Amino acid sequence: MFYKNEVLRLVISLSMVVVTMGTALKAHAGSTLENIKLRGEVRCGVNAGFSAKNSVGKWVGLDVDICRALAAAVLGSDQKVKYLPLSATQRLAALQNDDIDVLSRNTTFTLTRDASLGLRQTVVTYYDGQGFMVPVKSKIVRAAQLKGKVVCVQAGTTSEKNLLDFSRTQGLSIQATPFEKLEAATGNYFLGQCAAFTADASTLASTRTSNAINPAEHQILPDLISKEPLGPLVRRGDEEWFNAVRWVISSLIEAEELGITQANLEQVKAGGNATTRSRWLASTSATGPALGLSPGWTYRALLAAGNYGEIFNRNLGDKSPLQLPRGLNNLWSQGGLQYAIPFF
Ligand SMILES: N[C@@H](CCC(=O)N[C@@H](CS)C(=O)NCC(=O)O)C(=O)O
Repeated sequence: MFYKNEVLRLVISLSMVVVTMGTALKAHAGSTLENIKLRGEVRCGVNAGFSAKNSVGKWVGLDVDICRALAAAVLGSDQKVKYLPLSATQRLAALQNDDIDVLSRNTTFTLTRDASLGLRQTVVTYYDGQGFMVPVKSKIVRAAQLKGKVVCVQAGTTSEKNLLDFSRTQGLSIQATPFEKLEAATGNYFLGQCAAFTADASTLASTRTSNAINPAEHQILPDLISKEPLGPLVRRGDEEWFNAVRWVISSLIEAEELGITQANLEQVKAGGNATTRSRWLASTSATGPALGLSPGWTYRALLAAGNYGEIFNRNLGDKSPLQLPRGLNNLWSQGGLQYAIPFF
């Protein structure tokens, strides 16, 4: 009898746990996408590196274009985005606390972040690596020459951790000097307080182009000391929003693979079932409702942002002041790593 009661109690309490968990999951599942639709705005966490306000106060950058594509796909307009600039140390908590719907801010995907933060990494939008910028006049040409030197870095980044690892494994006794704010790290570097500034190579390129008084006086060393796959993150436990983000980004890459551009988009749309491109656009349109998006989601995302290659070239590549090579961010068919999961 005692035994039976115990078992009964266990079964009751276990089923209560299951019911509570189920309710908690249900209350959460799908709520981000629903909330975005109710609010009429995607709240996008960004920064001043990949995403910055241009001279007329408009947000621009690769990370910004991803948010614009999301807003266009979900809400029908790329203007329906609220941008929240976040420092390295603020960004992950902002997503955990539901201050933003998506963190699109040069954030590296790692196992520890994936496993410990209650967040999910979606699609890699930029394959980066950590490098060093030094004054040309220092005559430093390789990272190994930074032995014993002061190196500025931003706190709360993988860059800070990688710098310490690099110094330790190479026996360089680098004096890592972390700063909470990027402007403080770069400002101290430009004032000559640090022998080098270390960050993701893309951040180094944009810092040199946008912040150096004379960019030619600064050199980015050829050594890359880490892998930094960057991309947007969302909260864990919300598969609907995760899927929407994943497939909107994938559609931008797939469109480049198929050769759909902003210039030929209308023609592709008018093509019905005549071509592979037109069939893809029509068929993806029809899959929208299964993703919680209205038909035409791929058309709207591409109209707003262009395909992945166009986004890259506009913000980082040959149509931008940075002039970065496609490198690892080329399509897999061109020797790069960008590869969209098949749609059908
Ligand atoms: N990808 C690295 C670094 C990202 C990062 O925050 N980089 C700094 C520069 S080292 C940055 O972009 N800061 C801009 C800001 O705080 O506004 C990470 O995820 O930790």
